[in-house]
Amino acid sequence: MNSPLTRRTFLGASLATAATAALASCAPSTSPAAGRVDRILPTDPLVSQYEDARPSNGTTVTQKLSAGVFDTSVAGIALSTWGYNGALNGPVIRAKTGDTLKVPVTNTLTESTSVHWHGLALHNDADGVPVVTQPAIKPGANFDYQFRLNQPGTYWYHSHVDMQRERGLSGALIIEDPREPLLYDQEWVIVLDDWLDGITGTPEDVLAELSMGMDMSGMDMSGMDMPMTHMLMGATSSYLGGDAGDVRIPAHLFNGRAAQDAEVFQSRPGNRIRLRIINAAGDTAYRVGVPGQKITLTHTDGFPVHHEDVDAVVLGMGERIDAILTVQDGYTPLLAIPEGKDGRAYGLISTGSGTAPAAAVLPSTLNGIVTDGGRLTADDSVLLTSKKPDRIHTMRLTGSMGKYDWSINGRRFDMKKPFAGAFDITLDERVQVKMVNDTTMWHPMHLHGHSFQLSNNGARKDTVIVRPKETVTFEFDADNPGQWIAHCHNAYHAERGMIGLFSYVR
Ligand SMILES: [Cu+2]
Repeated sequence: MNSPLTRRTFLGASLATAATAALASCAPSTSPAAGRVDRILPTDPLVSQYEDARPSNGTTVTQKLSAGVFDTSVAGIALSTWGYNGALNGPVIRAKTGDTLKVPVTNTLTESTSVHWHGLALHNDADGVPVVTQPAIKPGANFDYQFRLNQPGTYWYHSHVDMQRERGLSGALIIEDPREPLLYDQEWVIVLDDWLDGITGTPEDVLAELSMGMDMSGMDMSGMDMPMTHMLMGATSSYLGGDAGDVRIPAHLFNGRAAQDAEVFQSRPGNRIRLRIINAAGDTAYRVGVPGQKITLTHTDGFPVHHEDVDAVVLGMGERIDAILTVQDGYTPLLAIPEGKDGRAYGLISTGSGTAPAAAVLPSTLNGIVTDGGRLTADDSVLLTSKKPDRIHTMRLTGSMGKYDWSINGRRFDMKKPFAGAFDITLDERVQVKMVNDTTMWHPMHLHGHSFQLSNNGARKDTVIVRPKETVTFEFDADNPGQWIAHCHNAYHAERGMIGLFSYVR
């Protein structure tokens, strides 16, 4: 999805849409979409007016990012991949609410790129979605992202071009609260990832194999050699309602390290640690916990929730969880177990006594009280005001493994026609969205530029697990003009078309 359209072709697309709509308006209206549509584009003066109205403390935090090729080793295997500033995880960017974040990006790759700021309600032309919000950054070119930070929490950034995120082009973004209400002694950022680039193939190899689908019913298979290198059959998670994932993963990473090279955090008995956990994977949900010890969940996707003590928490791709853990004496393993897949990632907490446990003696399951961000409830301080929805949209999640034709309302997103099938909204509306999963697989659905609230005073989130045949309802306030995509955060599903567009219109 990286056709590097220029501003002219971008605007051309919208003009063509307007022209078609103008013609349509002469005919009897058969759908609410008929008639002239005046879309608020990322270049609209309204977008910068809204940015100027965001609070600012006058401080600018600058972090340069250089997207490029580098050599590294994963799980003991030397490989070459792509990342920011020559590392598997990009730098952890830290700033405070009220700060302006400035990120000069240099693209040293041989293809176009972009950076998306996952979870942030920022101005539309900094959202990093090529064609929809900006032209992609061409090879050798630079682009400065600059925006105000208006909501504290655990976020992340990643390329929004093709399968680039499935290499190393992602990193953590932590926005601190100058009036932080949570008490803790230490804080650790944990980025989880399912890695295959340079080990079993490239993400493009995987996409190509998956795209052939698994619907072979009409084919003559006699004498055919059907190599299935990447597609994973039988990955099952009852927690996720069945099929857990599509892709065979050779290495699960905890802050860029495989299990044999686990990170060791130093601490002291009794310390309260704030964990900021980010699932940066492409096709894997992780179940995270400490065997035999409860963790207290405090936030999901940046927003506070009513605290819950659990044995483990499941994160879909793109989701974040903040949790408090009290350190016990000796070595404590912090496990991340892939739902329905083999292997695991973990880190160790050491207080300086005892010996580190061998990987072989660590539990391979986490049970007891298990939840996920979508099942938590919002802290009262972040509840949306009670209001009747002004507009209701239904997004049916459609497609199947058979043709690998993942889509929204039966339509696979087409960058050449970004407004086709758009979910129109207008400023200041309360928008209700019903996500109806018609497929036999779960999807972690992500909305750009807004934080929604799940029904019945559920959590404020930007990414939520939608299980097979389930309907998830959420609401958000249309308070950030522009063009914002909503998509599955399974990298392969999104790339095959499971993307919709929430389009502000006048
Ligand atoms: Cu999906």
